[in-house]
Amino acid sequence: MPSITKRTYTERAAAHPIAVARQLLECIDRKKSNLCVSVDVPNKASLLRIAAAAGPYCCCIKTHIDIVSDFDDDLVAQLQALAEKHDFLIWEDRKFADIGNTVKLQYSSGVYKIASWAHITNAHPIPGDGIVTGLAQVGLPLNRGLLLLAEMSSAGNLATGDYTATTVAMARRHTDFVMGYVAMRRVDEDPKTAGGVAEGEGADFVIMTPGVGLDTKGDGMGQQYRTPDEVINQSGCDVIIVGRGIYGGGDGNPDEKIVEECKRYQQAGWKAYEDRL
Ligand code: S5P
Repeated sequence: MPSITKRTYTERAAAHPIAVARQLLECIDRKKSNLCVSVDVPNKASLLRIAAAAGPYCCCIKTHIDIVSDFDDDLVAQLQALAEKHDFLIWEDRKFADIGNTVKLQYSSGVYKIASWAHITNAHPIPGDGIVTGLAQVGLPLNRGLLLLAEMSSAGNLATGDYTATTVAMARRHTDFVMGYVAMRRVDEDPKTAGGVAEGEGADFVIMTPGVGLDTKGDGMGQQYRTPDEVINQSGCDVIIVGRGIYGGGDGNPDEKIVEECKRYQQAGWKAYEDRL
């Protein structure tokens, strides 16, 4: 089998065992967009406005729902309607990090009921396999998908070396629910972290990568930015995650600026993918 980086998104979609991964990979090809827009704004109106402006240009909108001070169920209903209208998936970037029983409750219950609306969520592997089995009990019946944080973008983070390799091994034990990683490179095909599995022979994991920016290298709080070419073409990742590079911080850029930046990142991400193939 060719290395995953040499397969098209469509070829990968056709062969993927997880429904939501198929949905994402198909959406990427349909829209020619491997751009995920991260919308980290503190109020409902801004979140919905930015999602509406960015929606046509991205495959996924990533939320941090607990940032929104006026959260209500209508926000979720409106975000779901935008996802239908503009053809994107919703990823709640919850970064679960507790034992299975606790994350199961955090995922299904409380104010946010994340599993009821987010196609994708993510978890730190630090508690061990129980975090995946706990989340899977809620997510699998709803056809949701999970990303494990195998690496992080911030300076000095601890998700390196053996930690990353152990995360890859964990993901391979749960290929019915773990659809991919948050990582900075193709960790499942890098000899240092792939655990002896040859290139092209392992399960197909979607690698979604934050820390992407065309204009700056950092944010003064540890974030480190790379270009879409470095991420998709040179490092073999699948989806670029762009937040402030598009919405601009605070309550967000005006719509025209958001659209302009979306187009810029969408084109750069797609070119990097074509160059990689
Ligand atoms: O390692 C990580 C993992 C994530 S999910 N580094 C990150 O920056 N993220 C998230 O990506 C982070 O929580 C934020 O929502 C987004 C990056 O935002 P930006 O404004 O720096 O592009």
